[in-house]
Amino acid sequence: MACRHRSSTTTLARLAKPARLTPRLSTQPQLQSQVASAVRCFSSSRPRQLKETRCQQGKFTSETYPELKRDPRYGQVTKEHVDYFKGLLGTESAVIDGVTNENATDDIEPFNSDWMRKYRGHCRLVLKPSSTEEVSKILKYCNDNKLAVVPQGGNTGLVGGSVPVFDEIILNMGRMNNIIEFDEVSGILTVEAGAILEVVDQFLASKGYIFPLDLGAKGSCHIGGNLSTNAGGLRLLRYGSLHGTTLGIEAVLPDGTVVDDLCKLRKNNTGYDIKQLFIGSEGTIGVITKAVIQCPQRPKAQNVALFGLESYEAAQQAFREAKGHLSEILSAFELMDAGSQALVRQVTKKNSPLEGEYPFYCLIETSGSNSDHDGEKLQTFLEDVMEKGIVVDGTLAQDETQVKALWSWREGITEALGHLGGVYKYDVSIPLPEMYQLVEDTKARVEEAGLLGDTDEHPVRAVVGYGHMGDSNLHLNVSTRRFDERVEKVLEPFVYEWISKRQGSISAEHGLGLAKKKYIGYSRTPTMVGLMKQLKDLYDPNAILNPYKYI
Ligand code: FAD
Ligand code: 2HG
Ligand code: ZN
Repeated sequence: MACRHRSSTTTLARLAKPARLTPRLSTQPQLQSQVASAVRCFSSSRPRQLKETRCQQGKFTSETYPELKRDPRYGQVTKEHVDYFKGLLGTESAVIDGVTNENATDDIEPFNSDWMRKYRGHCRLVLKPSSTEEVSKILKYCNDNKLAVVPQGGNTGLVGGSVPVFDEIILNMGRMNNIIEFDEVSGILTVEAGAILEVVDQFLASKGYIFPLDLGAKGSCHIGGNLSTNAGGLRLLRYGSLHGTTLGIEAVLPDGTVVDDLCKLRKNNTGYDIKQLFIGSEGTIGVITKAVIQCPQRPKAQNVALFGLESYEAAQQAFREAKGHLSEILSAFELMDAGSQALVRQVTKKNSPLEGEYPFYCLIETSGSNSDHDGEKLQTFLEDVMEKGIVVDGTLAQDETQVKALWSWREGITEALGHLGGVYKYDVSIPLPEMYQLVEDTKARVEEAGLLGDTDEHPVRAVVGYGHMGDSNLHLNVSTRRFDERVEKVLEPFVYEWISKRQGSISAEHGLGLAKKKYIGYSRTPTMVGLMKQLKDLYDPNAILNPYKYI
């Protein structure tokens, strides 16, 4: 067999090490039944815990970007306003009041700073409603008094959309976290916006179902935040986007109007599909309070494999082969470059699941209902790509723990990089053939500017790429020792121009927020931006919702 990979045996060098792939996969019967009952890993992260050791930026957004000015149209929050909200929300914990109580600053700080510690606002009032009615009354009051509001879910967003720039009031949805209803026959779930994704998915697991979205921040992010960003994540290849799986939404408009579209039907062509506007609008036209989601049956069999590849060209070939061989059971195809994996190793101090180092790695997941059938298909695929020399080395999870361990090399990248300092993040869609070239070109540019190096005087530690290859979605991450204006200037608008030339998207799944507001024109025509502005003006004429962001 003309394989380029090293020969190896199934004897595990380390106890927890997943089985290594060998040229004679067909002689390994255990491959067919492995991880039959494995379920996808759950993040052990808890809301806000991840923040503690990451880059401490300290600087206010208004200092980093002095060109941003507070809009004088907005009122200042006064004691009178605070009294109204305390009267409305009742419990002490529902109002964090830094307006009349100077000692509340520390309590407000976690709500003022984003997950990356890149953006920091000056908010002095956090409101935590517990019902749609309370959200409605808050927004009506804010609209009448021209008080600006930032809707906030789990605050895991990566574009600075979930935290204020100046003194906007934060409307945190964490107390609206009930699972309202679940139909075990249809798989239709009705849930409040503040429910944590992982909690919802665990509930669904107990019923034999799965949430159609999965992402590394699942232990903290909310369903409402997921919808508002139209998060893509690790399962989009299989279950499609939230635009397809969301059947209904309840939202509150800035003037307090409750839009009740909690439809539980898959088919409903009666008029404009207004709910779609709230998906991906990042809290700029309304606050999502509830959602109805069509949830798929939880797969009974899940297999995960990780491969090492010599080139990006080989990764594309492997994807092509995976689609051909695995078609309906392929549920994820993820790409990681050597740089991203080296940084995960550096932070976690774990040994790589493969013995050698490779320029690229791919993680494949299959999900199906028959483990023997799926195992056979995966085995044939593996044999084929190894025989053709597309894949050099690989490893296959044998149980749930190993499934989790392999996924951690992909899911853990964002968190690992966060531990090393500031990260400039670009979340882009580009046609596959050119996708990785962006990383090479960006690296060359940063190097040329003298900013990349191993020593402290160089702000940039590494330029890495990874992402949802199955969706042509690359995450270009520039990992720095500290946020540095010079780095941002070298990267922007260079990255956006590069993408625009290839008709790509400058925001594939994370949204626009504050980070990309001024760059929207690189991916959308003036007509499209004009239509978006019309919608914003129609739904939010006083512009109280999430100002300074999006468009
Ligand atoms: P927040 O961060 O709180 O808010 C995000 C935006 O939505 C803000 O503009 C906010 O104003 C608005 N918003 C929040 N709740 C509401 C509401 N109820 N009504 C109206 N507006 C609201 N994203 C992906 O797409 N794919 C990934 O694979 C992925 N992986 C991630 C991994 C990690 C480790 C991290 C930290 C983030 C990741 N993200 C990913 C980013 C992603 O956008 C979020 O994790 C998630 O969708 C945001 O949810 P949240 O509840 O934290 O929202
Ligand atoms: C992922 O796919 C997330 O891991 C985060 O979308 C990507 O941190 C990033 O740039
Ligand atoms: Zn992603």
